[in-house]
Amino acid sequence: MSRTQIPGPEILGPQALDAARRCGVDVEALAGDGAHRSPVNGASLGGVRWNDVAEIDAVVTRSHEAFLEWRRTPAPARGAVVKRLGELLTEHKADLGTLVSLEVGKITSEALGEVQEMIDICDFAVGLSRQLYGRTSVSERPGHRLMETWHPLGVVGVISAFNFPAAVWSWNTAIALVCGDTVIWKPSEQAPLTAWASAALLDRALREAGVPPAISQVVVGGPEIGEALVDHPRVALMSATGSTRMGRAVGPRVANRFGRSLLELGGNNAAIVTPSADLDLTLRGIVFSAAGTAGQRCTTMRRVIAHRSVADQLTERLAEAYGRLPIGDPTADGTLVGPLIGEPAYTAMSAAIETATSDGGTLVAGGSRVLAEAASDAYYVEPAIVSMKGQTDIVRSETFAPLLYVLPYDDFDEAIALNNDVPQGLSSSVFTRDQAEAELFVSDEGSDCGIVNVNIGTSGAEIGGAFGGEKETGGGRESGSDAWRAYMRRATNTINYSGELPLAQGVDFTV
Ligand code: UN1
Repeated sequence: MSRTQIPGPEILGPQALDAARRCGVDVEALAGDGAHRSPVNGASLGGVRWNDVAEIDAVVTRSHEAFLEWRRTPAPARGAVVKRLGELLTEHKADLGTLVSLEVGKITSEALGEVQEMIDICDFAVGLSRQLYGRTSVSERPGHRLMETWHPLGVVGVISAFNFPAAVWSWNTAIALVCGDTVIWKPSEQAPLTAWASAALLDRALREAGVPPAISQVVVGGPEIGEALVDHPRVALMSATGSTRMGRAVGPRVANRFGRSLLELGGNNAAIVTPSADLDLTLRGIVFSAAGTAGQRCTTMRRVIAHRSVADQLTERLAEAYGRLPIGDPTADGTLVGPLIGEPAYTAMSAAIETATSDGGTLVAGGSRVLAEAASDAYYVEPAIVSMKGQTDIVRSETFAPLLYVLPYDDFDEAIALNNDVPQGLSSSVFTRDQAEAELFVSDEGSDCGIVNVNIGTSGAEIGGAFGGEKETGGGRESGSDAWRAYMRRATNTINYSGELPLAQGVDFTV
């Protein structure tokens, strides 16, 4: 089901600029030649100014100078700035939501959900600012004590992708700021206004607190900007979200200069559907995770591994539900599936469907482009389902589009093996009412992913947990739990109050 009306550039351009202005962006000063199109109608939103790679060294130097001051600010006072950011995000939730919808095509509810994630991580970080705990331990020597202390790390570089154009920055920034670090953000070129608007709100919070604004900086541009950050010796931690290909370039380069990296790369997330699963709930869980965000989350469900006894019925019901998905203008009431980010995503999806069907798969739903007459440069597509006999190479690779493969299994161990037999390791789910299956799935012998869910889809994680995954997903953890440790350095302190100097391990070194 697709809607027919897509708003033109005369509507979306001014709407985007107005929302950015309300957040405090000087849009006139940031106008330029950088291409900037909305996936909603495929038309330009007005050009933007890109940073020159030659500016990066000065940006990093400013950030480092600001760091030297910021690290002296007590952590709870740093938390107060993040608290203010959370208030400003709440005040401008609708504006940022509009920018997210117009720049990357998210439906309103998901765009607002993204801003809510930003508000939530601010709340989390404010609490954290009084809980940067180190442990104390006992010493083997009399009159000694061991303790560990956590210290700010320095400049944190953040590279974020188009699909979460602001929330990923906020997970990194809210935590980095309370940890005493400064942040340089290279957002997706697709979403500069969302980035500038988010950063303008933080600027306001920083100015109100009277701390150096260079604590947070934004640099917009192509991959060479990211590379300059990656290679800069003063960038202590590089947090990068994007494709596995990008991570393969970033990880070794940062490691080569002994910097730290935090990588959030591709996913190929599966749900196992067992014979005891509640099929109504399962269906809703799958449709949101597989077709939501037009299949463009790193947590998007890309595979369903269904027990042979339920596979046909489930596939039929999924195909029927897919037929009812409202596709179209993401800002219109009732739309559930917005556009793909651009033509390459559509081409990749079509090619993957072709490969899958030539591997013996059957296209059971969707796959066609829609609304091409209403907006010829926008790429709306019907979310697709392909029923597969086995896990071929195409199923094992991530296609960043709403394309779901359904595979049958006969016994549960085989289902777990299929879940794990992909290069990526981000998110996974099991739908079951059998407690033993659920426990096995979350056990050492179960899913090998960073996110392992029971009776809930693969996407839509809350900020309170550590977010990230294993294998080609990169191993990084962001957001909640103790992910903050990646943003600090740990020192182990041995304190001697004995007046003697006994050496550890019984070593005698008397002169
Ligand atoms: C991403 O797709 O890069 O769990 C992040 C989720 C969201 C975050 C996704 N909270 O789907």
